Amino acid sequence: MIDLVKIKLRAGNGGDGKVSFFREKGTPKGGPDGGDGGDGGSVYFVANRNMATLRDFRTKEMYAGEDGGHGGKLKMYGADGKDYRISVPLGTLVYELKEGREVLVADMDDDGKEFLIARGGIGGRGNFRFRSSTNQTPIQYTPGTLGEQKDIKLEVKLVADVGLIGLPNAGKSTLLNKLTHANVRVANYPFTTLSPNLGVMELENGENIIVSDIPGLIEGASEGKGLGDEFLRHVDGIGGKCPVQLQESKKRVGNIRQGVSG
Ligand SMILES: Nc1nc2c(ncn2[C@@H]2O[C@H](COP(=O)(O)OP(=O)(O)OP(=O)(O)O)[C@@H](O)[C@H]2O)c(=O)[nH]1
Ligand SMILES: [Mg+2]
Repeated sequence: MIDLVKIKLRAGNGGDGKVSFFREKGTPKGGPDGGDGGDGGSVYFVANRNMATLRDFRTKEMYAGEDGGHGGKLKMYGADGKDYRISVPLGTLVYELKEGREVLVADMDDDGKEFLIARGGIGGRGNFRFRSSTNQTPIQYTPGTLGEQKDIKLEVKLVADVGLIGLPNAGKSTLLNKLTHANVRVANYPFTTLSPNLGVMELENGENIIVSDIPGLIEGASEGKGLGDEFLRHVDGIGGKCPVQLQESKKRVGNIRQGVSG
């Protein structure tokens, strides 16, 4: 199963250089003292083995780095914008979307790997930089350059360690919510879950396992009954299968296994 999201990124803009002249009692016409602007913060992706899905990206579409500060009087530099590091699941593929094309730019295949995806703008120069023997009162400055903007697609292949399988309305989603931080829909009718949900379960030893809640399967699913057998293929790829059955229920999940190998 593939999880994917599209997001927009903007690195911070560089701050503008300042135009200013030193003024003080007794020095009414001092020299130029406009400082330089700070650089904009860049945006990085960081591979994180403790993240399993791209769920966190669904609530936010735009990610922006911090702008650099403008230059100040007295040759004061503007502050550099802070870099923005965005965690993505280990194994995420990063595509840039350009003119309708998708270009693979990074494979986040090592835990902790960092990838510079949008470079911050460069701070402009203040008028102090433009002083010369022939021009004691320069009014030139340069503005900061813009941070890079990118349209990005993130894609991660989700491989669950454990799949919760069972009849519709058996309590699979309820169990997933209890075991993990997933917050999926639970309701007292069959086929509430229409596509597989995943959650990360934190074990006491610090390890994480990915648990998948599979849509309800009924007898004959492999022949297209209920939601059909589309998800049986998904189940096939999962290491461990955990049958879920309501204690009060007399129905058995055994028959479902006929459609599931392994
Ligand atoms: N009595 C009882 N009810 C439960 C238990 N677990 C879940 N339920 C209830 O059973 C109903 C179905 O729960 P879900 O978690 O949505 O079941 P599901 O297996 O994901 O259902 P589908 O997605 O429709 O296949 C809800 O009303 C739950 O509150 C349980 O252990 N005991
Ligand atoms: Mg469900």
